[in-house]
Amino acid sequence: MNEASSPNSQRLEAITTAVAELVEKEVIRLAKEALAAGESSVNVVRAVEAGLRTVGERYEQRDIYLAGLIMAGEIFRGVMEFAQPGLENEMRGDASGLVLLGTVAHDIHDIGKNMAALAFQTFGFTVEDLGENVPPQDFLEAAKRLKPDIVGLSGLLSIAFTSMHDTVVLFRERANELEKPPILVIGGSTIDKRVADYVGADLWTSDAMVGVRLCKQELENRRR
Ligand code: B12
Repeated sequence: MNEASSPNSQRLEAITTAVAELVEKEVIRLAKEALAAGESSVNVVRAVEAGLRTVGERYEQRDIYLAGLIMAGEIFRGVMEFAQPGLENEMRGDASGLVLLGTVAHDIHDIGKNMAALAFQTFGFTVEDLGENVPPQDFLEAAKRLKPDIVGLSGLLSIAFTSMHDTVVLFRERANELEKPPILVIGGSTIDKRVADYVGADLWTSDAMVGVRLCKQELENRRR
C-alpha cells in the first residue's frame, strides 16, 4: 500500500473533509482516533488547517455564511484542546531569542497567530504577543522597547497585506531608532509569493513550523 492510501492518510483526508463540511463532532472523533492510532499532532492540525481553507473557499462562493467561518474557528479550537500537548512535544527545539508577534491592523484573525506563538515557544523562543489589529506604529514602539530578534506579522485579509507592507516600510525607514534590525517575517494561509514580494519582509510562510525553522536559520546566519 503506498503512502497516499495508507490508513493514516485516509484518516487525515477524512478530517479535512469533515472540517470542510463543518461537522464538528465528526472532526473531533476522527482527530482523536488518528492520534490514538499514532498519527502526529502536527499532521492532524495540518489536516484541520487544510479543511479551513476549503471552508474559506465555500464562504467566498457564498455556499456558507459568516456563521460558517465562526463555526470553523470553533472547530479548530476544539481540536487544539486535546492536540496541543502533543504539538508541544513534537515541536520541541533549542532556539533562543525574543519574538514580537501580532496580527496586523484591520485584521482580527488570531488563530494562526496563536499557533505561530505556540510554535515559536516550543522551539525555545520567548514570545511577546501584541494581540490583534496592531498598527505599524505599535509594532515599532514595542520593538524599540523590547529589542526583539524577530518581528512576526500575522494576517489573512487582503487589507492586512497593506498593513504588513506599511509596518515593514516603517521598520526600514526608522531603522536608526532600533538597536538591531529584527528579522521581519509575515505569516498567513492567504500569503503567496506575490503578496510576499509586495510586503517586502525578510521571510514569509503559510505554515508555522516552516516559518519558525526559517527564522531560526536566518537568526543563526545573522549571529555568525
Ligand atoms: C476562522 C475564520 C474566521 C474567524 C476567525 C476566528 C479567529 N479568532 O481567528 C472569524 C469568523 C472571526 C472570521 C472573520 C472574518 N473573516 Co475569516 N476566515 C476564517 C478561515 C475560515 C480560517 C482562518 C484560520 O483560522 N485558519 C487556521 C490557521 C491556523 O491558519 P493560518 O491563520 O493561516 O495560520 C497558520 C500559518 O499561516 C501560520 N501563521 C499565521 N500567522 C503567522 C505569523 C507568523 C509570524 C508565522 C511565522 C506563521 C504564521 O501559522 C499557522 C499554523 O500553521 C479563513 C479561510 C482561510 N483560507 O484561512 C477565513 C478568511 C481569512 N476570512 C475571510 C473574511 C472575508 C472574513 C471577514 C471579513 C468576514 C466578514 N464579512 O465579516 C471577517 C474579518 C474580520 C476582521 N476584521 O478580521 C476571508 C479573507 C479574504 C480576503 N482575501 O480578504 C477568508 C480567506 C475566507 C475566504 N476565502 O473568503 N474569519
